[in-house]
Amino acid sequence: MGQDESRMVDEKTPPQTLKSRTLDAVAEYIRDGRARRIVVMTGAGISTSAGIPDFRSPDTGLYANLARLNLPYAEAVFDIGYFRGNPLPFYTLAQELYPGNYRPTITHSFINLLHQKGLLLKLFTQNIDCLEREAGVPDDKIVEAHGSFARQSCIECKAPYPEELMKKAIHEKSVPHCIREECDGLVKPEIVFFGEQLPADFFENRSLPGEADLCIVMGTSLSVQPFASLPMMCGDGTPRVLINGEQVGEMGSRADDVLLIQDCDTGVRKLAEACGWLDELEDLWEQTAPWARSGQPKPEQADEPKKSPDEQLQDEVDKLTKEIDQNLQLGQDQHTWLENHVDNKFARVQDNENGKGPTAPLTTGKTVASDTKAERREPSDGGLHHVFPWLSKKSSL
Ligand code: CNA
Repeated sequence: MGQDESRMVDEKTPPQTLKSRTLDAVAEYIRDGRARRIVVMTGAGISTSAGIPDFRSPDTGLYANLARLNLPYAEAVFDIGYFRGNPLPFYTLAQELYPGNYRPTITHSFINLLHQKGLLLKLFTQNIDCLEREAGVPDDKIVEAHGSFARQSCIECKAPYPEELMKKAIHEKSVPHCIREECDGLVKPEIVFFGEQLPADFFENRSLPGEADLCIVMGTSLSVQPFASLPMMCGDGTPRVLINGEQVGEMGSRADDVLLIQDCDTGVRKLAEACGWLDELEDLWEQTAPWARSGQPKPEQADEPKKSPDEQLQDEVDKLTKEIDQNLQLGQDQHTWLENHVDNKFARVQDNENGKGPTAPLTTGKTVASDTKAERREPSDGGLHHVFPWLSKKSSL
């Protein structure tokens, strides 16, 4: 992503603010109390070690796996037009990704540690998984640039939908409808879909990096605008640290850019250690463990999962796509025929070939409406390109 060597700062150019472009110099800058207003910018890469696929990898990414399903096109799962007609694929994913299913990573806890030390000015995240919140970062410190599962509302009248009812719907595998009976529109988590605007919060805070004295960018390809421009909002002499599997964007082009090209969890551990915070960080992260949350003692090492992170990620992707496949029941010889009754939100499911309608395992409490036009719709130009940019590549379907 944007590895333009010519744009990288010449190694002979001295840093303006740091003593050197090294992790130790960043740690010294923090220890000296010169970093009191830190902005953190994150993406899918900080959650992959939690087991959440990054959607784009050729083999393990969710996109590659969605492509083998009979969705009209892979990105339909995040298309507001398709969702109106058939919310099942999205809700199948939502049941898996809904907060509570994954443990935050130590990188999420590192962000919380910055907050607890009073150093976090703002976290800008592209992630929708809410793991920063789960790690303890408070709502007012987070800008969820692409929305998240933290709130939900009716897609028609925008009335907020209570969290408890949403949890119940997710638990019961049903699709929630607006609490206002006269509306009865579909409810959706406030994740930015194709055709939807970024949250106002993003635009209200986007100049904040200009006030920061340190910027830490982690786990993002910086390929999605307008988020990708955020690091450029930092002042020229403001140190910027990239902890990522690869160099991205224009990170590395300034005199005080420090590139830590490595795994996020390893990188934050090293930074915490250099700051003298490693034990504190490990303790904070341990509090996010399921056993700690339920007040149980830590299980024996023998109980730890034996699979590698890659194997666990592959298992997760397989599980997700299998469930979507089952719920959709859109196999070659099992075309689902969904009739759209937009006016009264009533629909019925028929089988195209044998007249028997397969029962969707995901019940709506009201039957699910479908928009056959939406199913044929081409990907829209706006909206979710900035959320799932790879989905705008043509599906192989
Ligand atoms: P991306 O474009 O997939 O880039 C991820 C970046 O992280 C890449 O540069 C990888 O090299 C790097 N990376 C992956 N794993 C690690 C790791 N363990 N350590 C270090 N680096 C790693 O993801 P972006 O977030 O930049 O793309 C924007 C999209 C992805 C956002 O709109 C998200 O909504 C969307 N997304 C979010 C989630 C989530 O909420 N967890 C999951 C998948 C996709």
